[in-house]
Amino acid sequence: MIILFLFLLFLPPIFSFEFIFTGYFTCKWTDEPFVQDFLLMDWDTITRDDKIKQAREWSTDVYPYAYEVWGEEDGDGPWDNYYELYYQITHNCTVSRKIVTQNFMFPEYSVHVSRVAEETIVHLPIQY
Ligand SMILES: [Ca+2]
Ligand SMILES: [Ca+2]
Repeated sequence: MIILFLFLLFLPPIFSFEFIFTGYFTCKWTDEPFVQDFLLMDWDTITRDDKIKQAREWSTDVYPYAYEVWGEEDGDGPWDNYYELYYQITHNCTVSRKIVTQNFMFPEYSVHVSRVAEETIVHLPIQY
């Protein structure tokens, strides 16, 4: 019984995190549609990065191309108190229009924050 209590004591608390991210994709090399796909991910230290439960929309009608992501996550994982969110973007905004996958990092959000709504403009290609 004591062991079970100690085990529960050290489990990370569960927090619910809801977000709405909107913004635009721009490209240095073209204004033809260039984003093939993008996913909101969370970088994790111990476990594989989480694919966050999400719904996405992005347009290819008018440049710069608008996007929206809605999602939620319940806690970050063991020993993690911050969401390290990033977009994993597959695009061909390159000189030769070759398709590449690049990560766009967000600032970190505390797991104690319950809701974030932000507009972010993503300039491609991402320069390292
Ligand atoms: Ca994380
Ligand atoms: Ca996580």
